[in-house]
Amino acid sequence: GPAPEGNEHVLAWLEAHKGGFGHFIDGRFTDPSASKSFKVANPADGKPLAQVAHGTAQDIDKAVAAAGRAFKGWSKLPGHERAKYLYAIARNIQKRDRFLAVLETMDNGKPIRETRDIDMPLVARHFYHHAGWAELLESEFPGYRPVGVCGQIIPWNFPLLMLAWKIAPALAAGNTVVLKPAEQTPLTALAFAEICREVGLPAGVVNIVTGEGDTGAALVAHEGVQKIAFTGSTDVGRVIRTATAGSGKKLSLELGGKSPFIVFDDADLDSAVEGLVDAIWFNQGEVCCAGSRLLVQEGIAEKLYAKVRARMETLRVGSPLDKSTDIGAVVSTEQLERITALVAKGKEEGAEVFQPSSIQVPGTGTFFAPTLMTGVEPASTVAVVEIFGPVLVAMTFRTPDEAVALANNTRFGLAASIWSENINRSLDVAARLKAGVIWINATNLFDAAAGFGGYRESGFGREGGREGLYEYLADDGAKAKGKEAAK
Ligand code: TXE
Repeated sequence: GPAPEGNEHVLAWLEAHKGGFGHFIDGRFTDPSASKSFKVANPADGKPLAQVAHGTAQDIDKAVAAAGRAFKGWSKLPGHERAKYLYAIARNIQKRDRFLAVLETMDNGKPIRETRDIDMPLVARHFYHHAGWAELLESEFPGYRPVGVCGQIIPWNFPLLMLAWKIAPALAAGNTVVLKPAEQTPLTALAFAEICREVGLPAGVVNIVTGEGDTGAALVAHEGVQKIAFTGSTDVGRVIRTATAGSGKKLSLELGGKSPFIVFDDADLDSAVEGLVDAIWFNQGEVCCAGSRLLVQEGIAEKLYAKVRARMETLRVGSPLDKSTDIGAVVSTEQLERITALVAKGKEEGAEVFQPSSIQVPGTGTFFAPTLMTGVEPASTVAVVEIFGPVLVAMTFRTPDEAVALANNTRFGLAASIWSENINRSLDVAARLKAGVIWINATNLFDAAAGFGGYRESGFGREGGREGLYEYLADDGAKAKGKEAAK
């Protein structure tokens, strides 16, 4: 299994796999030399990290068959037996959290401070939480039935955390899975496969097939898959919804966002500024629920912008492995080009663009300076489109009604954040927002026990907590839900 410690262990692990990584199917790794493959690089310096197998429809077929065979035994285990495996996975992740944090940082470009203090603890927490659910399923969902083989497709922004969000509830409920990690960031999923083997998870319960969009499409199309869970772009979500229509497959989609961060004139402005740092400069702004639209009450707008600009001057952009770095590299040159083009577009459309004079982004690697755009028109491109980078766009409002109208003026509806010292006003506004998650005087709070998901083009279905489990229970699981409600 992967070594428990830090950087040198990650390098040794990569060195040991310099012949390439195969897929993890039926409890074994396939021979990497037998496959087409693609290169995975470190976005912070562009250097190659590994060669990874590109899954074909045949690979998907083998993985789905293995998951189908494993389902027979796994789904029959009493919940408390499945819980033992989930607890073992959680403990193993904690044991290896340094290793996994460094590997994630190298693969994705996000700061080590975040992978160490946020991603990995949340990953372990997700497995612990769902181990608990596995124990309680019989009593909390009487007569529940797992769905079967689940196809899970995840993005690159929180690679191991998105894997945990998908795999932990699926396994707790008695399903087996075939997961396809994002092509930009497959490495922690492969380390996770080694962990599955080390804890003795029965072969075929978890299968990892690496690859690109075509690999994901083959998984979506496979007839042996009873459920698809997808997190990624709204465009691909739409393709998957069309591809599964009429197939009888269960589907959950967690897509993009353009979440409002609303600051009223009675807010504690210094707290709101720290909230903004977390909302848009955490994870380079590559966060589906990022507070990317700052909506500020007119009378305090200039004062707040001045505070935000001053705080931006103190942010540190640089080597993701440096413990003092706040903002690392964005995931790829494609994303860097997309962000750069959108900021240029905003300027063209008349926005005022601010980037801190104190920040020199490194010359190599895909870095982008934290950016504030003010004077943004609500109908302009940057106010409407998800930028998915460290770019905050700001607009003003006069009244709570205007704030609500502006906040809801989006095709998305994933999250929202409200800042005010008047709790009655905050609760009133919260009730009128169309968003799956709403934070008051806070932002980007996640917990395994709380359902997460969107409205409209942000997708449907929930992940986490009791709501998240319904996604992995068959329709008579939904009947159990009815019984629950009738109690
Ligand atoms: O996403 P894709 P990309 C948004 C964000 C970002 C944009 C593009 O705005 O800038 O999407 O990112 C797999 N059938 N989000 O292009 O393509 C793919 O291999 C099945 C928000 O990287 O959606 C990967 O594993 N699968 C988001 C996964 O889908 C397919 C996080 C996501 O990739 C497929 C990521 C197909 N036809 C991007 N095509 C969030 N909600 O957090 C691709 N894939």
